[in-house]
Amino acid sequence: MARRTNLGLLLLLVAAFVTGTLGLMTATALSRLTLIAHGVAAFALLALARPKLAVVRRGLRRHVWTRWGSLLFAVLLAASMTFGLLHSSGAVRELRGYTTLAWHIALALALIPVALWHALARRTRPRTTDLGRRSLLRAGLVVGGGAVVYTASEMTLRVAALPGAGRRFTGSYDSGSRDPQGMPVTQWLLDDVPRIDPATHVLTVRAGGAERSWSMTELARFDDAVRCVLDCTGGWFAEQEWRGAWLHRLLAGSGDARSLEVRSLTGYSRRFAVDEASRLLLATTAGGRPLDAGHGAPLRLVAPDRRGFWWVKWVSAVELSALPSWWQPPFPLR
Ligand SMILES: Nc1nc2c(c(=O)[nH]1)N[C@H]1C(S)=C(S)[C@@H](COP(=O)(O)O)O[C@H]1N2
Ligand SMILES: [Mo]
Repeated sequence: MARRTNLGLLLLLVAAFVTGTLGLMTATALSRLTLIAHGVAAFALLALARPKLAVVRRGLRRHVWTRWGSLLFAVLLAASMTFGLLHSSGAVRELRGYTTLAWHIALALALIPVALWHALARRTRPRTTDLGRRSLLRAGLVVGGGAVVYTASEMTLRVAALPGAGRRFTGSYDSGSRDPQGMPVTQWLLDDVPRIDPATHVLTVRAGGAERSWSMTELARFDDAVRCVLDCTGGWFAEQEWRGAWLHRLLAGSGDARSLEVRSLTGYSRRFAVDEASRLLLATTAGGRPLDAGHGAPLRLVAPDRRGFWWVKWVSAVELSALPSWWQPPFPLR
């Protein structure tokens, strides 16, 4: 019983981590599916809290020295789950300048090394009987219970008209749609807002050996527009009308390039497949007004259906290359 409880908790924790990560990577229908699975896993974890307490009571006596590590594990997990609930219900959206979703993620990341240690130090060996009828039935009950409570929690949000009911399918809250000035200024990790003089700023496009520079005056002659949603993994979104130039219009063919890297003056960058160029907009305005410094002036990338961290601000260079588009960390590192 104890062994299976531990095994179940481990599997659910891995499931929660994987679905949470996938949810942050996607901005299309897949996001909803992963977030439903994330919620179900979370409530199923809670269902195992009671049987786990019995295991813990015995463990505290047996592992006198390392119990502090286990305690840290429990505290981080409880804190992360609490922030997850605060975010998804909308009860609290921000704490000390960070969104509750950012807290949820930060605590989950801090949990990883402790969870790895805990899983190794208190190793549970699976047995073939774990795949027996009884344990599968119990696993089904736990996950099914998680699904029922998850559904009930979603219905409660709606009945109680809590802010969480109005979230987008990615779990994000509307923050400044059709009001670019009201939109949060968000950096992935470390960037500072640079002040750029549009009169001297140029966009350099490199392809093969060739190089072409575009001044902001030249770029202002394009008038391509797209209305779409910037959806930040920090838990907010905003829909705006963006204007500028579709990226493929600035490329004189792509030769045999496979990817293109969009680079910021700050060093931040993301790589895209080359055939995405016709769906990427280099924007100079939002909602009919020039971009603010914080939102990427004078030039920022608009990447419809991609999460906010792809929307490189203060773009200074686009470089085509033979590298595949997946040749980069899945999330930026700075
Ligand atoms: N150069 C640069 N561009 C960036 C970032 C960054 O840190 N540096 N953060 C990204 C993230 S995480 C988001 S959500 C959007 C936020 O855009 P906004 O500040 O205009 O709302 O910018 C993206 N572009
Ligand atoms: Mo973001």
